[in-house]
Amino acid sequence: MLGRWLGAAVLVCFVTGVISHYLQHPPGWLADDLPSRPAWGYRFTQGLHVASGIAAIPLVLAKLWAVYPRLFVWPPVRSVKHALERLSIGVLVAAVLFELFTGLLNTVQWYPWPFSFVPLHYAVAWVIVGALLLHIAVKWEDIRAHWGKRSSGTLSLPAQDTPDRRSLLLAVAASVGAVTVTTVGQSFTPLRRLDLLAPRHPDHGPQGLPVNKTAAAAGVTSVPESWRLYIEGPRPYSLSLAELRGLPQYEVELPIACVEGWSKSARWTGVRVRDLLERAGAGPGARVRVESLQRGGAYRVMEMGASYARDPLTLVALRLNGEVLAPDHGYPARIIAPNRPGVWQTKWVAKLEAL
Ligand SMILES: Nc1nc2c(c(=O)[nH]1)N[C@H]1C(S)=C(S)[C@@H](COP(=O)(O)O)O[C@H]1N2
Ligand SMILES: [Mo]
Repeated sequence: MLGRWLGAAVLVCFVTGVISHYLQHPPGWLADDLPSRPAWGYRFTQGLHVASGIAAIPLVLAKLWAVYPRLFVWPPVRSVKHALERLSIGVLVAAVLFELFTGLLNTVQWYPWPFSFVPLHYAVAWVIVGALLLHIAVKWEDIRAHWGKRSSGTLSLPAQDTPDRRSLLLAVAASVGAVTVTTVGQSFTPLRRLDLLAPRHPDHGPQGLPVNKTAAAAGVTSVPESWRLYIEGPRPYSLSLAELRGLPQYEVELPIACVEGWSKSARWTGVRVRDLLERAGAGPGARVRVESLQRGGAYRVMEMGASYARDPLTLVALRLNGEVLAPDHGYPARIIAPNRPGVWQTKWVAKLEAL
């Protein structure tokens, strides 16, 4: 029973994780065709990714508790097949613990290790899938026998074990419920008042929106009066802030959805990226490379595929919830696009380059 619950959580976590990976790091052939709709898609899948990962923690602890006496079976190895089976379970357990531990620490932006989080977290996910398929294959006879017995109605525990079994499952279900309900409010706004344990609260931040990287942390402490947005393409040009404000403005309701699990919807006002690119002479198949005023850091430069660049919801936003962008939200201008990981919603935009 615990194995099935854990298996379901791991499956949801894996599928949503792969979606997140492809939305963040698409291979070249896919980059222009990523779906920019539904606008809330990444918010949903990434919220589910972090929630299923958190739910898997009590499940994996209970599962390990239920099986740990087998660690001490004697003799430890009976045959080559038995040795390989034990080895594969060792790999599975180690990979799952690594994945849940690194994922949980990522949600609090703590990286106490010498490797880069994203590629390793991604690679180990595949190790889990392989080890899990092997584990299911090895146990296939047991699994089939179990379901067979169940349908013929003869599955029976010793009668005196039934209350213990029920208490254990209730306790595990209560733990899963508790960790979920006290964290899921970071992305599922109706439950935000119960968000007691998640590192981000959707209401805490300037203009009602959380901030990951402040202007001070990014080193963008002052924006010069002479700031202009440069748009490069076949017919390059640039616009002052006043000129940008003079162009047709559009208002969109779009979420910021951080890979770390928090997300919040907001009302953004600004100029359509596709209008800016069109004026630079770029065709509808153009990609765009966006540069920030930020001097360094992994998110100084971002590339956006054609499907996003031509989506009418994709803006160079100048206002947030009716106010001029706060410095921490990317003043004077930031990118906001639908169905896109928060990391690519570039702040303090300086330049768009049609590719
Ligand atoms: N230039 C720049 N833009 C950036 C970042 C950054 O570090 N530099 N952080 C990104 C991340 S990780 C997220 S989740 C979104 C939203 O973060 P915010 O709430 O701090 O704006 O902004 C993105 N835009
Ligand atoms: Mo983020």
